[in-house]
Amino acid sequence: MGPDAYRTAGLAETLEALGHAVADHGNIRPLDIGELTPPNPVLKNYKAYVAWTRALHAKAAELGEGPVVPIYLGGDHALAAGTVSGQAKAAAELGRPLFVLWLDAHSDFHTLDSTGSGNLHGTPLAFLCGLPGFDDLLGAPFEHTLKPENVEILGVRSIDDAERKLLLDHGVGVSDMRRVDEAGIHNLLKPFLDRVKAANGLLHVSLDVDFLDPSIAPAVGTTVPGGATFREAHLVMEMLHDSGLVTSLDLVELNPFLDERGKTARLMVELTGSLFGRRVFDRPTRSF
Ligand code: DIR
Ligand code: MN
Ligand code: MN
Ligand code: MN
Repeated sequence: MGPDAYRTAGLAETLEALGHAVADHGNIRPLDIGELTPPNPVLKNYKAYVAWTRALHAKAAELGEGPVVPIYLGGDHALAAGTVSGQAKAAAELGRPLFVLWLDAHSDFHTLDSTGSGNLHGTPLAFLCGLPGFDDLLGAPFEHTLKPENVEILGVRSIDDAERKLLLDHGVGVSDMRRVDEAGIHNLLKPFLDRVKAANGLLHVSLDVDFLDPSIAPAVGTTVPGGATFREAHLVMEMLHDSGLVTSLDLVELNPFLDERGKTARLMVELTGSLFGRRVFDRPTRSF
């Protein structure tokens, strides 16, 4: 239902009004993968995770070659295991490093062993950074793993103990909401974008609805108080636009059943509009 909610909220029209050509590739289907035994009985929908990851990986590996900027509509955050791994494969083929900005209340850094909830949307970033135990996802070891220092998790405010240790051990970039309060979005994001630029990197942005404060974005199953405000979220997107660095985007975790007259879907579309060049005062852009 998530992708259709974005369509209804005018995602394509918003981008077209900004002068972009938009192609809707329709809904992707999971691959048929036959029988599969979950490595840990607590895991929920493990087979679906594998089936979707393989389908999305193939699609993203193709689109990641450019020159388009793919927008992947979820569906839950497990989607990123496929989209980001595919983009990473394409980036490797282009000979450029892939950086990832993970906008989320959570760090999604559980392994299939460490997760207590069995929620697979809590695991994609660990897979993408090359933690062990995920070989089923692509049917082979993932070769194009992200460098943990090339990942920046921004806006986080819920990290499980096992994840905290893994994040520290692997040196993942993490800016929690306290740092957002103290330093501000601009001071946190600017050095990261400068690093992407200096490395001639590609930048994937993975936007989880729960990055946003629940008061402005209620349509997600895992709300956590104290999230990004309307302006903080738009500033992230405006800075991303001005950087000219973003090469792919996920919009994930929207649950239209939980929305209030489509307000979360509309906000996500507006944020995407800011990322694609909408600005309040229309002066020429800096580097796009
Ligand atoms: C919690 C919540 N860390 C878990 N995670 C996520 O179940 O693993 N919630 N991603 O959205
Ligand atoms: Mn997430
Ligand atoms: Mn989340
Ligand atoms: Mn989640």
